[in-house]
Amino acid sequence: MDLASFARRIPKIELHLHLEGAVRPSTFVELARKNAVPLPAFGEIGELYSYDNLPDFLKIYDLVSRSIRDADDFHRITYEMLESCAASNARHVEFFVSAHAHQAHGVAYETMLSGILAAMADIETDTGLTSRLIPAHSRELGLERGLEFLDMVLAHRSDAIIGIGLDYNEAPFPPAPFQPLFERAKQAGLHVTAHAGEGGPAANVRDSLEILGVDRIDHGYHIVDDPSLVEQCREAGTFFTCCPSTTEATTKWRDLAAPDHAIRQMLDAGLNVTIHSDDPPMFATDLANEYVLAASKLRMDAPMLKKCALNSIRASWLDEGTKRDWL
Ligand code: ES4
Ligand code: ZN
Repeated sequence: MDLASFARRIPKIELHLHLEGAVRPSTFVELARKNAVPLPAFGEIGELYSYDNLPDFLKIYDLVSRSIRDADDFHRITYEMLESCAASNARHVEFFVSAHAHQAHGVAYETMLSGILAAMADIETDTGLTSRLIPAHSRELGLERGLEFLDMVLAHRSDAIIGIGLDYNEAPFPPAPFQPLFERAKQAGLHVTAHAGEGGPAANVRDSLEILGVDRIDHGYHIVDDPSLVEQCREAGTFFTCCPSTTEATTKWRDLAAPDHAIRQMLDAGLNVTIHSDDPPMFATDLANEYVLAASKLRMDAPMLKKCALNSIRASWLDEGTKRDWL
């Protein structure tokens, strides 16, 4: 079997995907029309999803979020996203939702949750794919709003809601101020993760690990600027949920095939890298394609792809018994 086919077929775990960034362009246009949300002018449908940096990307992401209004809309986008993951041979998906992006437009957290949780149950019945939800706090909103967010998450707890994340524009909003939020989340028995080292410095990776106490790092690329932190994370076996296409869209590493690409350096340094899709249709990709890019551009061979897939089981928040069965 050639390497690209192997990359597509290998069983996968998706750990870094944002629901709103996984809305298909055709679904976005249909929902925007249904809910009377004005769209910018576009020729080809794919033009709606074009940007050169993270802040521009987040503007479209917020527009997509505004087009999702009722529980049926949330059911549809969640079901379609999980279907696409299944088509990439995902066996399990842990995905983020940006609750504030919906509340900002008057959509109740309960409405959002009911559609999402129903779709998660339906896809498991239909295909066997399991999934868990990670409500993520936008760091741009600060700590106080974060504590309110956590109260809301805890007030609507279910087994399907497994942890919290921290995302949105990292460079101006470092992790340290969110320590009380993460402390309370952990005390409540939630897992915790944070985006770090994507557009911000290696210090954000260190602080997310040491001050927030995260279980894994989302992205982490700027760790390559701090060799002592690389060594510390290699020894600790820290997991990094990396997203190849994202690096070409939003970071300073625009060429996945370059020998000094951050993910290549992380692999060479022996860090536990896992491969994910972040915002798949918004970055014109899917999970299987990210594995194909890892093979073709990051030059990962079959044993490395296999190790990466196994690491994503270890990095997941599946229960220990399931992890043992799957490893
Ligand atoms: C995001 Cl920081 C970041 N990157 C990619 N997608 C996102 N969705 C929300 N925050
Ligand atoms: Zn992300």
